[in-house]
Amino acid sequence: MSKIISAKVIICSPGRNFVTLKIETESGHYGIGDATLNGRELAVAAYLEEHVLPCLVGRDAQKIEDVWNYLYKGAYWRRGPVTMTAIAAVDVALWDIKGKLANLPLYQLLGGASRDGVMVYAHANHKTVAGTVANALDLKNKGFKAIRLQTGVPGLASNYGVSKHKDFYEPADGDLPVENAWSTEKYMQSVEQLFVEARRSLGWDVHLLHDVHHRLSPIEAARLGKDLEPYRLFWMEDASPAENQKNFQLIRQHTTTPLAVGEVFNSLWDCKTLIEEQLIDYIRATIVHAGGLSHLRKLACFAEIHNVKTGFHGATDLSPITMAAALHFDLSVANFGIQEYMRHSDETYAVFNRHYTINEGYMLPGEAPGLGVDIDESLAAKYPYKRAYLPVNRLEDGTLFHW
Ligand code: CS2
Ligand code: MG
Repeated sequence: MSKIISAKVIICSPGRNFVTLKIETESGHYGIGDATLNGRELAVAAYLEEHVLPCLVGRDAQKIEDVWNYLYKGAYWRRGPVTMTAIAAVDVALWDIKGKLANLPLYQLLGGASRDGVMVYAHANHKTVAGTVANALDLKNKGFKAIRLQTGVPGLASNYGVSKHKDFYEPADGDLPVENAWSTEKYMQSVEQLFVEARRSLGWDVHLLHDVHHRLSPIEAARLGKDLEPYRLFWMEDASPAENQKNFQLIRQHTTTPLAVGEVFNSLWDCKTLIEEQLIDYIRATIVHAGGLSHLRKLACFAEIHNVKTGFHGATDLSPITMAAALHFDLSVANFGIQEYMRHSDETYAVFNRHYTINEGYMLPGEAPGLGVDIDESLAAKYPYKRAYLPVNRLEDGTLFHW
């Protein structure tokens, strides 16, 4: 009754590109999964259509763990963002089906609610410190308990996280990669002032976060962490590139500013050292890019015994499907830390009908069976895919750098 009879990939661009997997069973139930990988969307779509979907038809949709291992071990070529995003889409779609078959919201299948609501962080940004702080004050007055602050760097034309639109931050803004210029020196000279002004205006009863976006060396990150200690950040994110997980040993030795990392990770293996040596405080690996709910459950359990909390990535390039899956997970998991929340565009919300809600800085996934999100396929068809790349970064001397 839960045999998979069909599966298809839906690519659309309501405000930005999304890739969605839809799996249908002989009982007439269907589940959906997010397969969006910003700037490499069609790679995941092809991986699913050419290599995964033919193997799904005829399988029991209820055998989630078996299907996960079939797709992970059966590929031979393990891990990587494309593979793990494709596996995640299948995994989440099957969990959605299981919730619908059980007639229960997903969090009930994950162990039930462990808290009354999911604390999220919003985003304040502007090219000036004053503008960023003003936007943050507006968000605090709207009830947000946690706010990420990103601002421009004097002398640089652009900076990560500073949006052209007040409500949305969409970094994939070119049909070929836009080239940005970066100066660590100029950034390090100016960023502390953002938090001096923020604490002066916002006070101390709001969590402040900051995303360094992989741009500092370990010793520079250690310096920044020390510089920011007086402002009591909730976390300093992606302080340094983490392929070499040992980078964080040096940072950890020098600063008590909490560290978050991992939105670009796609499996537990990308963060095993970071977690077991307690080099970080929050793990940001997401359901859409790290193998789905089934893998994140294992990763979160491993993190729990090492005092590491979850802090899932939740940017607009993760669809409302991932937001819903994350909220179900966040509501239930014991070592929940915080959830990133960037509102999607009105077009996105029109295509992805959602049950989740937000109120006074807390979110709930809703009580609909499964994920509580659906996709309007006919409306999605009105928003065709448009190739879009994330920017690249160069130092002022032209050296290609981290974006
Ligand atoms: C960022 C993202 O939300 C975050 O913390 O790092 O904006 C990230 O740059 C994008 O998701 C990349 O597609
Ligand atoms: Mg980030």
